[in-house]
Amino acid sequence: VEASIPEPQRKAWLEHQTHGFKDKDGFEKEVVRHVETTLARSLYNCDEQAAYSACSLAFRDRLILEWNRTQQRQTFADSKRVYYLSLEFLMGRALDNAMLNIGQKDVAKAGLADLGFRIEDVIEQEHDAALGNGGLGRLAACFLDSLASLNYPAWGYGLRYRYGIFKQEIIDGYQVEVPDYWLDFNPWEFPRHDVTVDIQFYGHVTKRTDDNGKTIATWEGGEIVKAVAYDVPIPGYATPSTNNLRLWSSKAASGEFDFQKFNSGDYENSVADQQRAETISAVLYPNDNLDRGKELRLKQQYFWVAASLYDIVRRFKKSKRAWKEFPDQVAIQLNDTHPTLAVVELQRILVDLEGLDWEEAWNIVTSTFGYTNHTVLPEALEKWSVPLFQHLLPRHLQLIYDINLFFLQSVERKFPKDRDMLARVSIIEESQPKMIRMAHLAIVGSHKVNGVAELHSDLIKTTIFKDFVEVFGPDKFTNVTNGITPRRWLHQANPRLSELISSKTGSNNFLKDLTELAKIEHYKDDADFRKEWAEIKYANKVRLAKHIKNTTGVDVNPSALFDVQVKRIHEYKRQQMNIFGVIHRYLTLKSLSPEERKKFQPRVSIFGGKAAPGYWMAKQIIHLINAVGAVVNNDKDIGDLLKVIFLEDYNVSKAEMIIPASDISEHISTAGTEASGTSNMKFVLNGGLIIGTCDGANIEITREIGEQNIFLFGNLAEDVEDIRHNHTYGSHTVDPDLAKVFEAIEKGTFGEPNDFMGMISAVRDHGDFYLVSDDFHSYIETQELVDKAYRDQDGWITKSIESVARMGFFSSDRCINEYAEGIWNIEPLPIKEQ
Ligand code: GL4
Repeated sequence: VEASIPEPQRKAWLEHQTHGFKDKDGFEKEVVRHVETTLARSLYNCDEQAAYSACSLAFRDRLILEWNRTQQRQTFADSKRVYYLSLEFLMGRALDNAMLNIGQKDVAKAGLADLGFRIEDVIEQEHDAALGNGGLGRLAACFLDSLASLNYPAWGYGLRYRYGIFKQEIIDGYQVEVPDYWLDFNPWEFPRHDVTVDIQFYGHVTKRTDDNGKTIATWEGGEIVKAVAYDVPIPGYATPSTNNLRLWSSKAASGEFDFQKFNSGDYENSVADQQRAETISAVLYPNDNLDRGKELRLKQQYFWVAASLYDIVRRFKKSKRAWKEFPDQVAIQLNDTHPTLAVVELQRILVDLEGLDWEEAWNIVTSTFGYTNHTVLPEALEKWSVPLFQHLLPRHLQLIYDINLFFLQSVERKFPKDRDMLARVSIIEESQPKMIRMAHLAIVGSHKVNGVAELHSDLIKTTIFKDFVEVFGPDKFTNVTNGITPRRWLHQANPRLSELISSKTGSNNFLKDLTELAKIEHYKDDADFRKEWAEIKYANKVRLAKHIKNTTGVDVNPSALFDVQVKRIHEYKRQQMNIFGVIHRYLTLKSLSPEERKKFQPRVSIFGGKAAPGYWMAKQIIHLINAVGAVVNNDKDIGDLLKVIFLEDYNVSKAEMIIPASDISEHISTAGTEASGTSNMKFVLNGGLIIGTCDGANIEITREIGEQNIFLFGNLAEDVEDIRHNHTYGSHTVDPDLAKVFEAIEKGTFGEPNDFMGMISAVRDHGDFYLVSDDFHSYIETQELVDKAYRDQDGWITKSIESVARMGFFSSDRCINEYAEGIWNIEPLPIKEQ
């Protein structure tokens, strides 16, 4: 309140308020002004990078004004907000998105042309904001887009990593990781040096009894690190609503500690302290679906969670409401278990700092939080060792023990004498050392738990969280099938398709209500529409073919069937099955006469994706793909019939180019392992068909688009366990076609066989955990069906159009509305147009 301008002076302010550019002239003026003053350059010294910077600054100015207005409106209305806590936000590029959401891309295009630049080249200058690993982080980014577009009062909270996910280079067929230093020039963030929070680590707890006999715990000593807020505006599509993503950066707390060292002349060590503090937010852990239990990661989690909660509580306290109203004002969503410490931290704030009774505090906590589970893979479920916790967060460990005690007491009342049940649901695993099971803590601390696709939500209820369904009843567990934002994944990635759709649906409204896509099904027999549909796909393939030529040197024919698998490399996603299938195809082609070969459907097999730096098997898979490519792509017998491409450094901006260029894409995880998948939705939305297993969202995609429009194969989730059991205790023989593939590899067809023995023996000698051999035959057969279907181009185009028309369900807008209603209990708060 002290910072507000007094009434008499406000007139002057309002007179001089800026509104950002209005038209092309205004835009150009702003670009030139930013080049000449903000960047201190001139028309004699303005390259594409400078044009990008100035253009971004011009749009940023507009965004900030709407952002300020949105925040003022939200503060004034004082309605309930949702806070989305995620360790990952895989945002990709911001400029194109800002231009489209504000609705001024045409203005920018014309304005940049006047100034001597092509808008596509300017957009290409931007470095992706890559603060995430894969689907989980990209989902968070889609959610932010939908929250703003639907006018929900919402903030994201995350970490401002100095290094995002590494850049991948392929050298001699091997992945090499290069640091992604992305903050050199980032016009999209606003440092808030005045918004800081001191975060405590280590130390000890003392307890005393107050006059009323109540025990008061105090966490003392240890060290303090400062959290500094950096804000990123999130524009909604076709609405002034602009939400905030707040990312925390770590800094040494200046003060007593450093001062003493300065005074004693220990300058180097005080600099070292500074660096040590900064390492907390230095780097994103590059693992997808894997938890490694590193101390620094736990430090990241507490640092981010404590700063965010301090911020949320500070905002709530300004409203001077009673604590019991907290859950009416605040909903907090835990994106996986990474932010689960927030449950404990809020309980600590309420009990230790605000003096509430345990029960009252705990009711507030559980009414506030919701938890989303994103994986059932055991190696991804977070556990922290009790000794590590004791050392780093001694008070939190006590609180977890108390939370667990009360929880187990309630379980015991419901299931008297069931000691096994108590052991199974306990937050503490009685291992050596004891471990804290974060998923259990998240379930106990939340009022709703959701999975991310129907099959996945059913699986968690019947497997990993089965006991909790008995304890809490089934209503606590729910499903919200993932979605994707059609703004980025259709309109931005595939502007021509978006335009064709709007010409038939009558407007761009389908971008706000994706179910309107259904209207295009009326045109599926319209010859002109079909022709343009096919032309757009072809043009997208030509663009990708150029990229392939530029980056790998390989010529691919855009008329061939483009078969794409782009996603993190993981054994459960089965890129190894794909490349084995490619080898099978190669061997088949080689065995045919030139005449017979001509009948074959030409294919380009395109792979892309990063392997976690410590994931040896995933790296071997990348190596084999490249080794196969090196042989096949240079085989004169084969020519255009088969090409194998590995695209380096798959990321969000590359996805925007690759996805619209796919004919068929692969979503072939072992059934029951891929919680949802979201790229499956992106491919279909762009008119690509998919081949996949009955896993994750593939199942719901099939239900929506129809079985005739998808290529499903392989064993079902319900049978996987038995099959695995059989591998170990029954007879296990490798599929004969797959055995031939192994033989070729072992003969040295693709170079040194020893380089690939890990992949072979995983199937042959180590139980084939991912069922590669079991599914291989139906995979190969189904790929043959794909060839056949593709040769019938007319039939294929019909499938493509029908599929897109029926994808309305998979908008992240639908998904966010389900969260808002079923979990957060929040309403939209529209901002007036100006
Ligand atoms: C993931 C799942 O693996 C993926 O299937 C899902 O689509 C995504 C978003 O819900 O979450 N879980 C983890 S961990 N990483 C993912 O990408």
